[in-house]
Amino acid sequence: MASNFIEVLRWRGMIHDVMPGAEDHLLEQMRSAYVGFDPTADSLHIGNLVPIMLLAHYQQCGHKPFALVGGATGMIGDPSGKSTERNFLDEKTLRHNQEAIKKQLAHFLDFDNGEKNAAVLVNNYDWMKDFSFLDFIRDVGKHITVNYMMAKDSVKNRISAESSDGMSFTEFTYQLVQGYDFLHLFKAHDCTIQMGGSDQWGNITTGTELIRRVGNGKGFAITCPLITKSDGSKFGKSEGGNVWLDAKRTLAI
Ligand code: 383
Repeated sequence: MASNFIEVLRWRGMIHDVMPGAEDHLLEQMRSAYVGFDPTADSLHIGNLVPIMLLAHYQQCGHKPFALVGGATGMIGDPSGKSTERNFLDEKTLRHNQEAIKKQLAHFLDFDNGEKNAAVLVNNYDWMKDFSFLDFIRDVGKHITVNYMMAKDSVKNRISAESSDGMSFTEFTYQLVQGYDFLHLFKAHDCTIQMGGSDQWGNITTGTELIRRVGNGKGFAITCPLITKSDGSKFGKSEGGNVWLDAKRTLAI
């Protein structure tokens, strides 16, 4: 490969966690990896920038990056790092947001370099929209125990916190949907790595677990440190105090 991706990240201080074996896996040949972005606003923000840079460096190192827009997962809302249940966004807003985010990602990744490692944009709505509830609980839900799902921080924090109003079944299933995406991309595109901020570790490892149990294969997780606000909380598209990537949302002083 052009250069050692993990070494590049290490040098830049961009690693939070790497699954054992990922570095050798990447040194063997060109590999495909993805990062997901939920379209819960019509712009990405500074908290998304480090994971975007992961994908950009990944491509510069000769590997093939996939950017996933979460048309399906955006309908649910990721409970990771959130203390309260989300409100739903209507479909029109979601569609508008998806288009805006796709345009932003195109600034950072090369989608038509004419090479094997051209970036690819996918939307999980495309494979989730026709997945029936019965098929999902039979084909996906059966392979992961509730015990395993409850051990994730995103769930534990909401169930144990005294101040918490609990968590809906909808948000509880989020990790399974993201896990299934990884399995789908593994099967359809030989995508063996999922990257994200450290808040995504739990969701990513549900995916590597599904790849092991259902796909009879091996998936890897790589996470980077999260950029946080001065109070230590994470930047969120649905929260205040944001620094947006869209110039229109940034005050010129
Ligand atoms: C959805 C489906 C997948 C894989 C990922 C997702 C989205 C993921 C999520 N990501 C955050 C977002 O959408 O919620 N569940 O804003 C942020 N990311 C990246 C990074 C980060 C995370 O987009 O840590 C910061 O930017 O992973 O909070 O199959």
